[in-house]
Amino acid sequence: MQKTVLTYGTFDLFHIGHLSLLQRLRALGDRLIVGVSTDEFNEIKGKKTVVPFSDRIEIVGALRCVDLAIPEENWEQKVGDIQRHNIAVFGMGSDWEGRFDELKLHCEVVYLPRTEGVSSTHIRKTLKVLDRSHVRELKQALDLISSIVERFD
Ligand code: C2G
Repeated sequence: MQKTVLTYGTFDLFHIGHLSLLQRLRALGDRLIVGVSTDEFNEIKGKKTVVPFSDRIEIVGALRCVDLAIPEENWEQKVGDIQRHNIAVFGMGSDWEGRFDELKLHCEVVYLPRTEGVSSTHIRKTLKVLDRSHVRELKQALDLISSIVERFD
């Protein structure tokens, strides 16, 4: 009997923390199914994303450790998904510790340690800073060029 593992997430700006979690979840069974939050559901979650749902689900679905990627459209679909896919283990990262314990009525529930030092939010903020410092460098270069040009006037 195949042991199927289930998890859900946004997986925006896919990074090593996401990959590490999915690989560890996959290692708990024979198959891994991942529910990827739709853009509409992220609105409900109050979560801002950079990468559109169509790309996020294609990236997750293409991973060697993922057997099936499905849309996550609401908070309530988990029990139905567990029954439909005959899920043995539901798992999430430790930032969700305790939040889905009611699912223990239907399958094993595990929370695995998050990967510290990386998050989509941090990546987004880093990109924003890079962009701003780039503008500052451009401005400094422009000021230098202007001062040189003035000498030739
Ligand atoms: N994660 C991790 N380490 C990180 C970042 C994320 O282990 N550095 C894990 C999270 O704990 C989560 C999964 O990766 O289990 C996906 O993270 P998000 O894309 O942020 O998912 P989230 O928005 O928390 O959505 O119904 C559940 C929700 O859809 C979960």
